[in-house]
Amino acid sequence: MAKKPASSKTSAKSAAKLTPPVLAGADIGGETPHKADAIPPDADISFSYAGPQGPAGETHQSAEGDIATLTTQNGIPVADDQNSLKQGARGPTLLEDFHFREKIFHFDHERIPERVVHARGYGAHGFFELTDSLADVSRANIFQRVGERTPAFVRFSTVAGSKGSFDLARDVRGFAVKLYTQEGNWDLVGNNIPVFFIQDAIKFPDVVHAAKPEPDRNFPQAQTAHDNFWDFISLTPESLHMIMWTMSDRAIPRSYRTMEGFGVHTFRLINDEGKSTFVKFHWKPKQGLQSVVWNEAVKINGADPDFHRRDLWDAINGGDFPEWELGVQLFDDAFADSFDFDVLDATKIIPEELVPIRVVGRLVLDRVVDNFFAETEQVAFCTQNVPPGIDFSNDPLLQGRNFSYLDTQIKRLGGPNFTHIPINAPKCPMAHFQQDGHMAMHNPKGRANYEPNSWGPTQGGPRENPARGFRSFPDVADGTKERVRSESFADHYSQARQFFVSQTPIEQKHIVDALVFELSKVERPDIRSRTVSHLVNIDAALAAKVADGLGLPLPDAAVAARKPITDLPPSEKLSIVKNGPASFKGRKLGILVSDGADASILKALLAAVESEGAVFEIVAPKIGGVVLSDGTSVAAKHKIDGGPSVLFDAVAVVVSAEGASLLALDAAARDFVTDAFAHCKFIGISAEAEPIFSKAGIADDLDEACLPLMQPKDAGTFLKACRALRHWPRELTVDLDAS
Ligand code: HDE
Repeated sequence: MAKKPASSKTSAKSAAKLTPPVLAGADIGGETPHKADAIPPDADISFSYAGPQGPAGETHQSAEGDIATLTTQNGIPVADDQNSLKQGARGPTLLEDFHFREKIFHFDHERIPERVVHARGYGAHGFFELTDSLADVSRANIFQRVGERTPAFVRFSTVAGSKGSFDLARDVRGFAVKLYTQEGNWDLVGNNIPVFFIQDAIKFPDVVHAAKPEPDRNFPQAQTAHDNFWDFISLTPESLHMIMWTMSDRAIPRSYRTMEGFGVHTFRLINDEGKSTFVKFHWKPKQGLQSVVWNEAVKINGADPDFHRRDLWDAINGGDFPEWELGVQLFDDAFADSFDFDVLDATKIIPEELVPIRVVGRLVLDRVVDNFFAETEQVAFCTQNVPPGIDFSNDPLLQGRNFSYLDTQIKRLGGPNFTHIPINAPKCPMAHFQQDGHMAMHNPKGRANYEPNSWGPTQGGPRENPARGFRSFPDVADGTKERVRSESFADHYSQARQFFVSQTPIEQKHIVDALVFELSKVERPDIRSRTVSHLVNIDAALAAKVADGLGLPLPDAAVAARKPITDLPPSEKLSIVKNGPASFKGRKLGILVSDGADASILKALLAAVESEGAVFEIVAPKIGGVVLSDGTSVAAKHKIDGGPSVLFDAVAVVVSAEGASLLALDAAARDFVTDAFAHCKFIGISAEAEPIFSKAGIADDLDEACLPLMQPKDAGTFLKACRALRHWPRELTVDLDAS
């Protein structure tokens, strides 16, 4: 007789024990029958998909009340989601298990290609409201009626890092806005920096390849501090203006909420008469500009790689809706002709002092996404999406982008029907004869799928509309067909210098530090030296400091294609420090507490935080919180080693004598105060906190931005001081490079 297979050892009795429910404490539905009649047979179920919980109405009883019935994608109710179908309890899994097969197949196909650039991003919904009509210069529907709101979706991003990289990379930030106007979607796909690395789109693959991880080793991730990037930059002088911005604090924003957005290119507005006005678009944050410092950024990336997305999520869910003004710089051909630079050159700005900004609206973000993938990941921006009244200039970078974005979305989202995905679909009526393809959701009805046709208004489908439709501006162009760069694009250093001289001394120091940091990661001395040779053309002192920081002899100036203009006036608007917030509103105070901490001080501090419109988080030795001097308990948001001071805009230490002596022994508590001090933050210090500071070695260095919290009334004074965000003079005392 053949030997019995091993599986037969499992008795029917023990197998029965493994049937559902098997998860201790989990209520997975038990025996309740599926209500097959919950959807009436004549119901319109075309859009009744209610997410993974199953169609609304498909419920059964659980301990907590009605609960949706789990179904397959085809709506078939599932009885057991814990075990695959087997031939015997220890036998092989059966191909017949359609639920298992569907679940695993779907899982295997969950990923789509990440964006080739701007892979890591975070989006939110909101609206644009017109505050000043632009009807005089544009016939765009969105710009006609003051007070009218247009739905919006915004996606912020880093550029170089992968989807799973950290938020505080030193990098440009994407600021992409989709406006669902009544005449079609307008995608203003901008950045938080108003210029770009290159002038012609044909160089885009090169600059991106150079910035991304090196191809043989696949590192470094989300960093430009490596040879390939600086090799390309030092061989591409047109990038130098952008480099000044990316080496400034603009590239390490405190929050998406505290950065500007720029359309970068010159666009056109077209009015009812067909007249064209050039325009540059700006988003100005009502929150003011704010950045972190580099040493802080490095530590934030370890403490909370999701720092920016968490900040946006928390602010919106907390009802503190971020807001930006839309500003336009309008100018005509005469200005364009008289300007020192070419308005078609995306490596140049037009200083606000030359063409002032006219504020015409506001953008408010007031709703987080329901589902990250469906909305933030699948949103597809295309620069070519402009409604009638907005048009392109001949900027060769913009022209190239108009080609690239549609192509990239077709690849990334799997076919030409990505506009059928709800986040991409226009919210205005649309009608066309484009049909079929993968995942076609909106299929035309009627007999005709071509035009012209003879099927009349009801069956024949839509027709072009010369009165309302988009007409390209009839720009006149001539010239020979050739691969050439205009001479008017040849000045690469003048505006780089203008940016540098517009910075406050501390911001200039940060630019020097950033260049020294990045170039110190470059292995080849010739690349370091070649980069500095360009800085000589920007500012002699800047070049000398960077050369010194690298331990490098100062090289000769690089040969300039055109002699730089050295007397461009500084522009106030280019500095972050000069355009910071006037209050601590929306900022975060981290409060380190211990058992026995003075309750009256802590309560006064929390009241002051609230009246300032700020938020706080409690950091304690244990996540269970502390008991204050008056016996009240306070819950903690962070255990001390999970809530370092880099996560906060300012910190306070409110501890008892006993708490202070214990915390003084804890490296995380000492780092909490030394980092806050080194990052020039305002620090509130209660009477008993001194041992932590002295053990941390900074008790004798405390300055006027380290404020006492001796009595409750000190709390208000401290919070008011925090409005300045940083005490910059301290940086010169804590940074070796500054001496
Ligand atoms: Fe992009 N860019 N880009 N870019 N870009 C993409 O489109 C491209 C440029 C910007 O949150 C890609 O959907 C070319 C400037 C943002 O989904 C791709 C050139 C500016 C985003 C692409 C540029 C931007 C992108 C990759 C040189 C600021 C993210 C994935 C001509 C004005 C949008 C995708 C989002 C994304 C191409 C230069 C901003 C490949 C060819 C200049 C904010 O189509």
